[in-house]
Amino acid sequence: MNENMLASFRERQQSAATEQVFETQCPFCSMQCKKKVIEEKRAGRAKYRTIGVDNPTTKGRLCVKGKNAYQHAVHHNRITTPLIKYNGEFQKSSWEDALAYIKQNIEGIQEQNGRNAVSVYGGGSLTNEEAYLLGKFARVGLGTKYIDYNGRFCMSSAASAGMKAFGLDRGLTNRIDQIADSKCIILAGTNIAECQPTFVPYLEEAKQNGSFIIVIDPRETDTAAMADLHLKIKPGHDKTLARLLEKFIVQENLVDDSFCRERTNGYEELLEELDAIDPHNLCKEIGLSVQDVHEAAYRFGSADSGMIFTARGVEQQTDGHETVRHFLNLLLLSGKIGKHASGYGAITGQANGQGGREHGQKADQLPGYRSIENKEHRQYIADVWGVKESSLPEKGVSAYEMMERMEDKEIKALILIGSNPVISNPNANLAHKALSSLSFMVAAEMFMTESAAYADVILPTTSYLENEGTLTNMEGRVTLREASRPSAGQSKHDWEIISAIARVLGKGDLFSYTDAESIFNELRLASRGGKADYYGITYERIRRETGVFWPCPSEEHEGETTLFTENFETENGKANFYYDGSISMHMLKEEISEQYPLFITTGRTMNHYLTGEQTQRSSRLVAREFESFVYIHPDTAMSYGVRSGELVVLSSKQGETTLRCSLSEQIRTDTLFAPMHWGGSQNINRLIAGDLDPVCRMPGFKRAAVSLRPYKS
Ligand SMILES: Nc1nc2c(c(=O)[nH]1)N[C@H]1C(S)=C(S)[C@@H](COP(=O)(O)OP(=O)(O)OC[C@H]3O[C@@H](n4cnc5c(=O)[nH]c(N)nc54)[C@H](O)[C@@H]3O)O[C@H]1N2
Ligand SMILES: Nc1nc2c(c(=O)[nH]1)N[C@H]1C(S)=C(S)[C@@H](COP(=O)(O)OP(=O)(O)OC[C@H]3O[C@@H](n4cnc5c(=O)[nH]c(N)nc54)[C@H](O)[C@@H]3O)O[C@H]1N2
Ligand code: SF4
Ligand SMILES: [Mo]
Repeated sequence: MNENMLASFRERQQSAATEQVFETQCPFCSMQCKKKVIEEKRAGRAKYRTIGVDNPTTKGRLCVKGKNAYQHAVHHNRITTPLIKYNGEFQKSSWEDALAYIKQNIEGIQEQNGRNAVSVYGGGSLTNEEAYLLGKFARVGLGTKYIDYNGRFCMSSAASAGMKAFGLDRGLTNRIDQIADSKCIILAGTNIAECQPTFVPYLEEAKQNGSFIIVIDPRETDTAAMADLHLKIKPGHDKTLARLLEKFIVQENLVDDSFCRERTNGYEELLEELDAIDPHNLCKEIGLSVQDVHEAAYRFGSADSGMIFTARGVEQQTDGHETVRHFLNLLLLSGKIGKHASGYGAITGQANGQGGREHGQKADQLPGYRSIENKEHRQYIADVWGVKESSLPEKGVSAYEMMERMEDKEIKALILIGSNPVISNPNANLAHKALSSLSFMVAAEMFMTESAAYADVILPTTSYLENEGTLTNMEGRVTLREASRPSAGQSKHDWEIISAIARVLGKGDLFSYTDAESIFNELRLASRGGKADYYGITYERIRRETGVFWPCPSEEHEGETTLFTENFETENGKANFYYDGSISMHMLKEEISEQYPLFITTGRTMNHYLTGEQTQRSSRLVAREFESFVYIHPDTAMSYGVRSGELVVLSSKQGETTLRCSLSEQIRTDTLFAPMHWGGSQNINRLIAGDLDPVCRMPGFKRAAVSLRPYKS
């Protein structure tokens, strides 16, 4: 080897020695794309590359957010030490002092005001282990009934609808690759192209195989661009549309009568109710032509197989539960469920939106989809936890209702882990008032968010690159996120934080875990025999099989890929049709008026994620979209005298926000659209009312009535 070769060999060897590879999963949406982040350190400077890793769900694909998701995790703004607020200013502290301060305040508040004076608010980014532990912590660490989480705003209506209709709620009833074989696909209020981009190839494959795709959305989104038929509905009218589709399926004799008779309850009642519906006026009311609605029904009813996917467009409504129930009626009427390439999908949103809604961070829930109101369920979980059944609290209230109780000062303290409620709650004004009314607040966070700023103590949490655990993807496949990057500064994993607080409150013996896997093993037991049964799933199996589907009751069980092939999970094994005994189409929703003449609907864009705290710390994503905007049809803009790029003020009964006008021919002339990813004066939830769906307590994020005027500085 000559000198030159030796030098270049040494150089290569040196660079290889400083390269580290972190095998992980994207922290953002429910596709849970597997990826590697490669950290290359030269002369003290780190460079990062992200590469997709093959797996059965996303096959190595990544979207722009996943490719850039390391940027927030290594950002210099990460909170890396505990912070305590003194006289309105945060100061660094030790873990010991922060925990002692928490003990003093929580104990003081509970002694004076009772156990329920302290509340817990979780999120769908938490791993299964942490979501489970948070539920346990609230019930046995604090003994409070007040716990809920951000998933209440996400898909609680689809979850409650699936539970009532089928007796079980799992994101997809079929394995994702069956989509390619489905002959008619309805995408109702879902913008998959921007929100789950690595899902799109399955739809493309279906199309190549001759599938007919129907998209229901007030906007011509990138998803709608894939459709064979786009129903550009007026916001908030999907329940009526679903009923019209049911009506036409019956009228055209496309009902699978034997399926309905053998496998459903309420068939006759539904038929009777549909009989009374007159389609013509109703189509007009919802902004669609009779021909288009009829064609959609005909195509879906007559196809050999079919799937319906719903997402937030139809679910985040004050009648979200009923709306989803009617879409599920369509599947039952046409016998398109429980078979290969026929079924339902509630397109789950957050990384662990699925697992996060199964194991107890919901107000009325115990692990494994058990109910806190069921005596046997309570007893089972009390035994697993080694506590008395009578010591478990009753059910609490939903996320927004907790905010109301904070404002009323019934709830005096909050422990917030994995959410940014002042941007994500409806009626942002109330969320601000609620958090400022608290006597004491703790936030476990990576960043100084608008919500964390209200806290008295901030505990630094680790990022997805650092924190190991399982997450259940939108299919119902339990995946393992291996994490190996050292924790940033003094940050700790959420499960360590929860356990540490329990310990100072004197409950250490119930929270003595050594690692995430030890919590998972307890979760397996706690979920055993429940609807979301994880008992047969182990870390070792997940590694070996690249994910395992639940329900999985034993280690020998393969995990269910297609649900309901023989039975539904209801009491008598049959699915429940939804009928409400009246044909009234009346909806308790904000109507447009002379004062508020336009609808606004809210949602997402490709480049940013939820309240923006993570993606807005990625310079590449910020470069793509650095501020919020409102889409306005050019004709509407002209009639209000506003031009592209100008600022406009939007007002509703709730409040005002100022956004930049972006002209779009893709939206209805009576409707505006704005993303939810920005806070402060661009917080779109200043406009959204706090009315909730009576069944699942979902707010109506997808429809408000507003006025628009040019901004004058
Ligand atoms: N107008 C309107 N509002 C909406 C919606 C809408 O469509 N329109 N959508 C709703 C929906 S679907 C959702 S899901 C909610 C989401 O609402 P949020 O939960 O408020 O949104 P995120 O931005 O995910 O907030 C998560 C916070 O937790 C932090 N975080 C991330 N990972 C972790 C972790 O592992 N541990 C801890 N401790 N912290 C972590 C992040 O830094 C971030 O600040 O918003 C809802 N609000
Ligand atoms: N890029 C990106 N991807 C994400 C997220 C993100 O923040 N950014 N968040 C993740 C999360 S938590 C979630 S919950 C999912 C959300 O995923 P989606 O539900 O697909 O996203 P949204 O943009 O909230 O709403 C979907 C569509 O509903 C339409 N819509 C609005 N009102 C109505 C209506 O009344 N009827 C009908 N039929 N449609 C309507 C909107 O125009 C929009 O195109 O995305 C996940 N993926
Ligand atoms: S945001 Fe969703 S689709 Fe994009 S890389 Fe992450 S998990 Fe995959
Ligand atoms: Mo969500």
